[in-house]
Amino acid sequence: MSDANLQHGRVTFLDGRGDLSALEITTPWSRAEIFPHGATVTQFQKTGEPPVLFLSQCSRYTNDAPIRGGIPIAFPWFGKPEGKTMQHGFARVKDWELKEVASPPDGSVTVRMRLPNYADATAWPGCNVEYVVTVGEALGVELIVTNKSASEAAYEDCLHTYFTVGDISQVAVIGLKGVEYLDALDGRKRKTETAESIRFTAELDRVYLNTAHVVEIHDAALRRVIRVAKEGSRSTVVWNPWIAKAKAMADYGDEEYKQMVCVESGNVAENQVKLRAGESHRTVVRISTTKI
Ligand code: TA6
Repeated sequence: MSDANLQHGRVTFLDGRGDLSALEITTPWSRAEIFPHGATVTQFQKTGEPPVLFLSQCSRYTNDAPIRGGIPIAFPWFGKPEGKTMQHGFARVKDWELKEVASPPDGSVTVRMRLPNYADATAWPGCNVEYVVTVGEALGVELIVTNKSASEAAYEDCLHTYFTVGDISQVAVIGLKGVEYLDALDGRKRKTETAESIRFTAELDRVYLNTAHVVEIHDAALRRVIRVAKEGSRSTVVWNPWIAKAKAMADYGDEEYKQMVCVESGNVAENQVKLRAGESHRTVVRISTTKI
C-alpha cells in the first residue's frame, strides 16, 4: 500500500477485495472507497454517521462482474436494449485508468478516472469518457462524455446509486410527485407519480422522466435525510428489489432489501443524450446528508 498525502485529504492504495484493488480517500469530514473496476465508488461515510452508500455483503469482486452496491455506472446504455447482451452497458465492468488525484483548497479530494478505449468500438462511436469523484463533507460524482467522432453519438447513462437506509418500511422518497415514469414492473407503462412521499411495501422499479428535481430520502430509522441533487440529468430511477428479487440475485443478501434503496440519476430512454461531433455532456450528482 502507498499513500498520497495531499494538502488536507489522503489517498491510500488498498489491496481491495477479491481480484480488485481499491483507493481509500480520507478527508477532514469523511471517508470513501473507489474501485478502478467500473470506477465504482463503493463507500462514502461521514465521520460519526452511518454509511451513506449501500454495499452488498454478497457482492462479487471479480473482473467479469459489476460490484453490487455503491455507485455502478450504467453506460452507454441502461437496461438491456434490443441486441445488447450486457445489462446496463459495459462501463461498470471495465477497469478505468486513474488520471489524477488532487486536493482543492476547500480540503476535499478529487479523483479523476478515464474509461479506456474499449475493444468493441462498433458498439458506440469514439468518445472520451471521464469520471470525477469529489469527496468532502458531501460526495460529488460527475460523468463527462466528449464526442471525439465526426458523427453524432447517442447514449444513456445512469449513476446507479445504492443508498443505506435503516429500515425500508420507514423510508419515504420525496421530490417526484407529478413526474411521469415508466413502470418496469408493468410493461414499462407510462404513469404519473401521485404520491408526495414514495413508500416501499413491495418491489418498486420506476424510471422517472424529464425531471431535474432534487430527490430526498427521508430515513426515520437512521434519523437522517439524504439529499440527491443533480445537473445534466433528466431521469431518476427508483428501485427496491424486495423479497423475491433479493432472493433471486446471487450477489445480494436475501434480507438486504430492508437496508437499501436505489435513487439513480442519469439520462434514460427518451432522455438519452445526443452529442454532435466535438460536443460534451456532464451528468453530475451531489449527495449530502442532514440529521433529523
Ligand atoms: O435500476 C433498476 C434496475 O434496472 C432494476 O431493473 C434491476 O435490474 C437493477 O437495475 C439492477 O440491475 P443489475 O444489472 O445491476 O442487477
